[in-house]
Amino acid sequence: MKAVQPGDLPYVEAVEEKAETEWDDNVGYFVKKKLPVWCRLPSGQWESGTVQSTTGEEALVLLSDGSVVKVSTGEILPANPDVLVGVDDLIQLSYLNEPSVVHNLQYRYSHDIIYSKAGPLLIAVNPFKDVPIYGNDFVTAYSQKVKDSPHVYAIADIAYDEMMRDEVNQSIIISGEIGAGKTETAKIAMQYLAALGGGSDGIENELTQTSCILEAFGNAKTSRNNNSSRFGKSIELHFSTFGKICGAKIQTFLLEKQSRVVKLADGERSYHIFYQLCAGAPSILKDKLNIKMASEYHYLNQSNCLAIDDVDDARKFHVLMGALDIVQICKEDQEHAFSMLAAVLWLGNISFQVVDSENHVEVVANEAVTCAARLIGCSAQELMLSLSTNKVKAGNGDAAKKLTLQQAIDARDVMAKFIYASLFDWIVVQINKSLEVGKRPTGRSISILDMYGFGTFQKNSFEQLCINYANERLQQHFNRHLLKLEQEEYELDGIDWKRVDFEDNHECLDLFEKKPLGLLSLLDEESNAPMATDMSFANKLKQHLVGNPCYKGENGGAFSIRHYAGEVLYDTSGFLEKNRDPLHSDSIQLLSSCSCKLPQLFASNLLDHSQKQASPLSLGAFDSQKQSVGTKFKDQLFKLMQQLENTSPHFIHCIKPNDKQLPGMYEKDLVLEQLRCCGVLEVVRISRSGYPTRMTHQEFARRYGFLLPKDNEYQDPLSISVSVLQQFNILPDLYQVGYTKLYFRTGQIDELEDMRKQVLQGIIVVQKRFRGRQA
Ligand code: AOV
Ligand code: MG
Repeated sequence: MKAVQPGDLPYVEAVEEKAETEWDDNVGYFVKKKLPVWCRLPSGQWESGTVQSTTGEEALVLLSDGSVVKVSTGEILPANPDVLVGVDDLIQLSYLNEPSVVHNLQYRYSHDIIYSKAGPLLIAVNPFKDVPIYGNDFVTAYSQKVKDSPHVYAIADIAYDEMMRDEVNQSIIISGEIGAGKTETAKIAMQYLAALGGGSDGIENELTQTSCILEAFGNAKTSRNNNSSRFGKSIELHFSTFGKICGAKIQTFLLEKQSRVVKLADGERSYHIFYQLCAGAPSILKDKLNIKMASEYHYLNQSNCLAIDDVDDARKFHVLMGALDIVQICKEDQEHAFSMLAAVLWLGNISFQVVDSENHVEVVANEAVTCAARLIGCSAQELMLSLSTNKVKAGNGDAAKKLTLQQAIDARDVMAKFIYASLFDWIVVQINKSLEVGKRPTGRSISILDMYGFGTFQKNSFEQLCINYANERLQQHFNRHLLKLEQEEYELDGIDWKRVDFEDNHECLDLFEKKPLGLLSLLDEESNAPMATDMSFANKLKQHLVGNPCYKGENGGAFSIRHYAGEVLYDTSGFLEKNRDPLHSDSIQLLSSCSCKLPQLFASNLLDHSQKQASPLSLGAFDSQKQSVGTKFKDQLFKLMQQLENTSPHFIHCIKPNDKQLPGMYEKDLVLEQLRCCGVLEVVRISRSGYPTRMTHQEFARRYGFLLPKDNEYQDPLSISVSVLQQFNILPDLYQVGYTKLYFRTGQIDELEDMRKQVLQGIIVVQKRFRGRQA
């Protein structure tokens, strides 16, 4: 007999009981008349129907639309009885197969039930519309355990309870593709925890305001999501011994600055804040900073997209100013921050004119230069020199060498990106200052992780590579906790366990991380080589990575990577420069001496850069001693993973039901693909045949041993444990005894706890009752 998927077993068992049925060697289960099934049509779609008749390896199936199709029995899977359609938790499905799972989620989705469980995992299907399931009444219902249907609130509640009970740090890890709903989910989780842990000092209000600020500065409209996070973030909430929030810390990861601040893909926007500022700044501020309409700025007007449907940038700006007040960024600093934004915009409008046959340039002296210089806090002359020349050593002193047009444009853009990225970092530092309240307690924190989602665009460059790499790391964490560790523990502890296989992504991670020949090392090597180009980098990859099944060299300096969530084609042009992230040495000098009012804004970032600069002479010089962007990102991810490993994790996987950001549209194939990539079915398989509760023999004996009659007292923990299990008539298939631990099916320990509580409350009476039962 062919091995059957564990998920299909109940079906097989159910049918095997009936002696008159036959076994089908090919498919592993029976196809019987009148059976509700899923059958795969030639189009690849699964349709539901009932079997009318079977002949050999074919069956006639009556579809729900009344038509009858003939399909091979290999294309048929059992469907769940109606009573099971729409269950809260996928582990309740009798038949766990892809069409059943997709259908279950669709059924719920069509009833606006966007959350479902898959064992320990919460699945959130993006509604792309407001669903009335949030707010105070719901918070109260979940915190008082009146409601327990799947919800982000329920996950946050469990994390909170576990933290308070066990004094163990918790994490809520939110995954999903670009636009799947991670950032919204993170806000919903935070809203719940802020309501639960809110005190009198208003920190919960500050916390909710931080999202508004971070989104203004770190989110942008992409072709996939109108509010796409272009940075990763983890928010760590700290709680007091009384369970009140007493501080928070935000950590951010690599902001996508390279290809957004100065250059936009068609139909996309730069960071929201620019449009908000242009649309909503009060007229005094507009005059002071000389702010024009967004359409007047080159950095904003190159992508045929200045507004987002249903988004009022001006109103958002007012909300933002309120939020900046609440996180205690003073008006003066706010204005400095806005002037830096204006400086970036004006820098973008600076143009150059070629002055000789070698394409050397001078800056065109116009409004853009004067404005930018004034906003940065230097003279127009200084700015013009710094953007069009390079100091070179000549004899005793320095001489200025003119830049070519491309070099000058690069110097200008690099400066704009640097200012913007520094401003973003500065904002995060300010927010953290305002959230840091009291001393840092240990063992009572909940981190909410919301990274940028895996995705593929028409053109994918270095940043998308980093983003997708971060998602590989997260997926590995997910696999490790929900699929690997769980099974390893069962196997090591010697209990009966039928292994569930799953797709492991270590080969892809190796592709990135292997030393010395992983992609990131090779990129650093080329970034350091004086003559290297993006093309030589592409060739180097071809030479060294061909052995890795996740890598494929493509034509014209491109390459593809087979990620856990799909293949992505990357274009290497600009890779080396983005990895080096150089700052023109004259710009460093200019910015360190300028009088703009936020010296802290640049200080640490400039230091970083001036150390990076091996030689002040060339644009793009790079010191191998200093960390490249890729390596820094990798290290940051490693640290994050270490932090997460020290927490008890709770996973939420967001799913986008369509690519158009539309409500009420559920594309089965798209959903299935996301369920597959993330291993949802495997999680359910493991979880439903698994033992979610476990305790060492010692712990168990200590906690429940006292329930036994006195003469059992001197036995070893294992014997005590077994006696307790017998005493309470726990059925043998509801638990397993391992070498070191006892393993229980869902719900078993709750019953034991109930008993224990009852005994403790009326201890004498109950002990007597037990004695009586024994006798
Ligand atoms: P993401 O964070 O996963 O994308 P978002 O959280 O930004 O995705 O969600 C995208 C959009 O989906 C939001 O702007 C909302 O319009 C809608 N949405 C998501 N969740 C909900 C919800 N629970 N209720 C109502 N609408 C929702 V990215 O950051 O691009 O990877 O990189
Ligand atoms: Mg997001």
